[in-house]
Amino acid sequence: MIPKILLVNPPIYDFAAYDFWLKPYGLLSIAGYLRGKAEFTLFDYLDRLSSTLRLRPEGHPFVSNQKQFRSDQWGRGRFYCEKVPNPACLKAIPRYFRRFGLPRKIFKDFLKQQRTFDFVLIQTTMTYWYQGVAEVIEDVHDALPQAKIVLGGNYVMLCNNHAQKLGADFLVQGTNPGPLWEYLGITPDLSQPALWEVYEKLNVGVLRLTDGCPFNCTYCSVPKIYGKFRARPLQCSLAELELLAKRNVENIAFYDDALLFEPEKVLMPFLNEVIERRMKVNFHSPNGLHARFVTKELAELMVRAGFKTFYLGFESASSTWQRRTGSKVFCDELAQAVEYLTSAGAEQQNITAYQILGHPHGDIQELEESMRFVNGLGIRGMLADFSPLPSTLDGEFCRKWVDMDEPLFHNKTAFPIILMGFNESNRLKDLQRKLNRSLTK
Ligand code: B12
Ligand code: SF4
Repeated sequence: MIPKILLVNPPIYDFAAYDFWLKPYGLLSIAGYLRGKAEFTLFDYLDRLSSTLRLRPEGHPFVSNQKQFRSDQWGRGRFYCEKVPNPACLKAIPRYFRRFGLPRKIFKDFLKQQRTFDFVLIQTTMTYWYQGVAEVIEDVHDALPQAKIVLGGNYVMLCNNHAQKLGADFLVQGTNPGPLWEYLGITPDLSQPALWEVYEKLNVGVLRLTDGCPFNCTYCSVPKIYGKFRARPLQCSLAELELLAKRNVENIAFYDDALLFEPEKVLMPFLNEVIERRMKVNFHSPNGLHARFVTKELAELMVRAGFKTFYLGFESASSTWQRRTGSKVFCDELAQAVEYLTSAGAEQQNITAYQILGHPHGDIQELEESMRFVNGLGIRGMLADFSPLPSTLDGEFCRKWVDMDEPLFHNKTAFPIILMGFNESNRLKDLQRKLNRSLTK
């Protein structure tokens, strides 16, 4: 008898959430390594094409064919949500708090109808989203007291002490899932792609060609958690792409931290193979590309292979701020990258530069000037609200303002408001909207 495993991607409790190509990729990767060695069922609260809806034929307000929840041309879209009270420590934030994802009752009904599961694997993502994880644990404990609950992912890695208290039976503490195989009593096959077939309907997929990042930005947890930059085996990534293409997935988001580093070893051979095999998919880079590594040749290859949206990590035009936080990019490098991308055929409206809002060293960031600089390049700007992370230099500095041991204080909507005030945060967001609108006139 092979074990029965339930995979859960929890609902999100937050002021805002949007399906910006969100998939529980860590969870699906773990399940992929165990393909054929366990019986899997998925419950993804954030699946906007959810098959669980079929269990409830009377129809629900969040069904994917309703206009407001329909995907845009690249597969992104809104989640169904309900207003909930702000958590006590975020009472002072003048924004509505919500629960995003399928209603709780659907999961409870689903658990009642299912056979028993031996294990329940739960994805954790942003540290400040742990309330959704706690809700799932509570419901599983109630309905399936004998099932063993396993947690893994970013929240567990960054807030391990906090996560220990949620009531799970086993936590995958780092990026090496080794101890999990022993706990489950299954030998994995690490050459297997993520378990995408567990979705009945899929329009968006995720790939990751690399792990880690060669930089060491003072606000980021990646260098500490992932260590040295490493490429994943090209053949495994291509096999995963083939699997996604077979499922008719049209949009693929890269979850790499440094997708463009050493491109001749990683991205270029991958994209050449995509062209060679005549695969027709749209690629996206929501997780910020390094402008420094965009060359003329790479830009042309990316556009030819199917890249449609380009998100570039920029953060600030102030050279003082850039040097102080890790020198990942300078202004001339952003300008050069934009020129290469647009000359290669990328549409300007699909090129976006991220800039941090609410950084603790905002005094030297010159954010307004940075926004105008980006606008002057003819591309869109997007303010990336700052989320302070424990164990990073900048996150630890934020203990001046918030209790960093309470992950809700890492909330990206809340922190900039706590630091700079609601009006100033809104003023800068309005300015960003205005600048972006000016590009379309
Ligand atoms: C992809 C990504 C995104 C995607 C969305 C991902 C998602 N599904 O929600 C996008 C681009 C939208 C995004 C947005 C943001 N992100 Co982000 N993102 C990432 C990234 C690169 C990967 C996260 C991920 O999906 N990991 C899953 C897989 C890919 O990880 P893996 O290590 O290969 O998994 C292995 C193990 O960890 C383990 N494992 C992982 N999951 C599980 C689950 C189980 C059950 C088990 C057993 C094991 C297991 O096994 C896997 C296989 O070996 C991380 C950085 C990083 N490298 O982790 C930042 C990161 C999570 N993001 C971060 C930040 C700051 C943000 C933003 C706040 C940025 C901004 N200001 O806008 C926003 C927040 C969005 C929101 N709505 O609040 C921070 C964390 C913030 C926090 N407080 O938690 C991180 C850590 C980056 C950083 N700066 O340090 N992000
Ligand atoms: S370049 Fe990006 S992933 Fe790398 S350390 Fe800096 S912020 Fe993190």
